[in-house]
This record gives sequence, structure tokens and C-alpha cells, in this order.
Amino acid sequence: MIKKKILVTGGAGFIGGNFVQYMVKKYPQYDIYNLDLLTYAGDLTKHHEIENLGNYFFIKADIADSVTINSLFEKEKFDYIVHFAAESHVDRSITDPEIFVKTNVLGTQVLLNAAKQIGIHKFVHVSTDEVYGELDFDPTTFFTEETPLQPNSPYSASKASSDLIVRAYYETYGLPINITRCSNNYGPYHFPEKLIPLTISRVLNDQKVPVYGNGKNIRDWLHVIDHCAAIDLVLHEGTIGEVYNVGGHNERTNLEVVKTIIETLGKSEDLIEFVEDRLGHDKRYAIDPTRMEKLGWKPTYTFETGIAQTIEWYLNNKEWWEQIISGAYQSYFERQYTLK
Ligand code: NAD
Ligand code: TDX
Repeated sequence: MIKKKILVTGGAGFIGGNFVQYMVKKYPQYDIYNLDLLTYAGDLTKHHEIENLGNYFFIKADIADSVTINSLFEKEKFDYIVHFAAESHVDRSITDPEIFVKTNVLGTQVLLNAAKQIGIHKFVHVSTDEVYGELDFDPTTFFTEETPLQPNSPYSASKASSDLIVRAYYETYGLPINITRCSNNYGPYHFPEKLIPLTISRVLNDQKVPVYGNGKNIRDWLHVIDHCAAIDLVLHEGTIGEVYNVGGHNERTNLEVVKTIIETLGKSEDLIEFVEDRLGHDKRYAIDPTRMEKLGWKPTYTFETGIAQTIEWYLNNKEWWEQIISGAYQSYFERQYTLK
């Protein structure tokens, strides 16, 4: 039997890493290739458990390097591509937008072009709800797949641009694609620059937690495993050319999220420090997942069960996040925040 080859880009990062492990374990009949540049956000130690299973392979490469990507695709005839690789942190996009355009826009176009040359079964582009811009605080309004793209940050603008290039490869060349737009993820291996792991790691070290503005901005949280299951379903069952919004109706203000973590860890709310707001800070995100639900997807975690599992994971895997926050991350943190 010839095994199907699935290329996962960004599989050393948070969501891509969880997806690689999910696919390697669930589908021994597929060969899973993880292509990643190993930027500050990429780490392979998380894959020790799957390295020797026989259906996992790692390729170090830059998705924006067309020479390397084209020669790789000539050698390996991938059947499917699931594209996660990106610069993903909004704050970093505000201080240094250029790399976001290079990786997220040019990198996506390079992959699409290589995929077009070899002819693939499907290219799944993993995008974000942030491409829709922001919602106001009316709780009856949601992002649907028809909501116009109105990105506000350099990060979300680069993701929206990549979505449009993916669409153009479908409309112009008939490349078989899907685009997924998920809400905020959380769970194991979330890089500690993002709100939830930042809060957990700092509260565990009795350090102040920086909350931007008044803490009333709302995000719609989804456990990373539920996102992985949604992408798996779209990969196998998604209608070619379609966009799918992914979310589980778990809206929380940032302050609620931070307080939940502090309370679960039995610490004091005195650790909260309100700091200067993020520039162009989107007020609210909230997903209408009806199209995904019609495809047969539903999340397995509520926010309560998911955050409890995540906090437990960070308690049991201190060595993973401690080696990150003790390294080059330190100087990023000092540049980004002026906290005690
Ligand atoms: P992450 O920052 O944790 O991981 C990104 C990975 O991409 C890293 O392993 C990094 O080394 C790799 N990478 C970066 N530049 C590269 C390049 N030029 N070539 C090859 N590899 C490169 O990101 P994440 O949070 O796991 O997000 C993954 C994807 O999901 C992104 O496309 C993001 O836009 C999207 N997304 C994220 C969320 C979220 O809440 N984190 C929600 C919705 C969608
Ligand atoms: O120190 C902080 N203090 C704070 O109040 C940080 C890092 C964040 N925040 C706020 C900003 C946001 O309202 O918390 C909220 C969540 O912030 P992030 O964790 O940076 O996520 P967000 O900006 O919402 O973007 C995330 O979700 C969508 C991912 O990083 C993106 O890659 C994804 O597309």
C-alpha cells in the first residue's frame, strides 16, 4: 500500500505541533512531514514521543525560500498540505511588521505555487478569526464566513492577505483548497508570550500579570485539540474552495481569563497589573461555527474543562516553559513590558 504523504508546515509551533502529534498517532497509514524553520516559536523537543514511530519526518526549511521549497516538492510528491507556519504574535507584528509580510504572505504564495506545480489533493490554509477585524460588545453578533475581511493589526492584515492569495489560487488555477478561521486557541505547548500561558507561568512564579487597557476586551477561546479535530475533518470532508469558521462559543473578557487562572492556582488578584493598552487593540472576537457543525464537528472541551486541563499541563511540564522563559525570551519580555 502506498502511504499518503501529508506536509504540515509550522509543526514545531503550538497548534501545528499539537496537530502533528494528533495525526501521527491517529493515522499510522499516513506519512506526516513536519516542515519548520525553527524560529523562536519552534521547538522539536515536544516531538520526542513520536520521533521513532516511523510515520513522522522533519524538514528544516523556510517557507519563503522558493528555491528550497520547489526542489523539495519535486522530490517529495505530497498529497496534502496543512499550512500553519506563520509569525503569529500580534504584539510582535506591531513592533516589527516586515517579517509578518515575508513569512505569512510571501511564504504562503511560495507554498501554493509549489503545490500547483506538483498537483495535490488539497491545501488547507490555517487562518484566523482576526482577519474579520473586531466586533462590538453586542453579544448577539458573530463572525460568519460572509463577514467582510477588515483586519486591523499588521499580523491580521498579513493573514487576510494570505487568505486572499489562497482564494486566488483556487479561482484562477483551480487549486483544491480550504481555509479555516479559528478563534483564540489555548492548551499544551502554547508559547508563553500569549495571554493564557503568560499568565499561568507568571502566576506560578508570583510575578505580576500585565493586563492591557481595562481588561474588558473579549476573546473566544478554543482548546487546541478541538481545533486539530476541526482541521482533520476539513482536510477529509471539507468542500473544495470553502472557508470554515471554527469556534466553540467560549467568550471571556481578558480579566475573567486572568482571574480564573489566579483562582485555580490559589494566588492573589493583587498580581494583576493594568498596563498601557495594545495599539489598535481589537475589542471582541466571537465565532459563528454553524458551517463546521454542519460538517459534523463539535468541541469536546468547555472553557472550564479546557483551562483546568491546561493549567494542570503547565504544572506538570515546567521544564518545557522554564527553558523558554529563561532564554532569549527574557529580552523580548523586557522590551515589551515595563513591569516589576
Ligand atoms: P506559533 O507561533 O506557535 O508557531 C509557528 C510555527 O511556524 C513555529 O514553529 C515557527 O518556527 C514556524 N515558522 C515561522 N516562520 C516560518 C518560516 N518562514 N518557515 C517555516 N516555518 C516557520 O503559531 P501558532 O499559534 O501555533 O499558530 C499556527 C497557525 O495558526 C498560524 O498560521 C496562526 O495564524 C493560526 N492561528 C493561530 C491561533 C492562535 O490562537 N494561536 C488561532 C487561529 C489561527
Ligand atoms: O500581556 C498581555 N496582556 C493582555 O492583556 C498579552 C500578551 C495579551 N493581552 C490581551 C490582548 C488580547 O486581547 O489578551 C488577549 C489575547 O492576547 P494574545 O494571547 O496575544 O492573543 P490575540 O492577540 O487575541 O491573538 C491570538 O489569537 C488569534 C493569536 O496570538 C493569534 O495568532 C491568533 O490568530
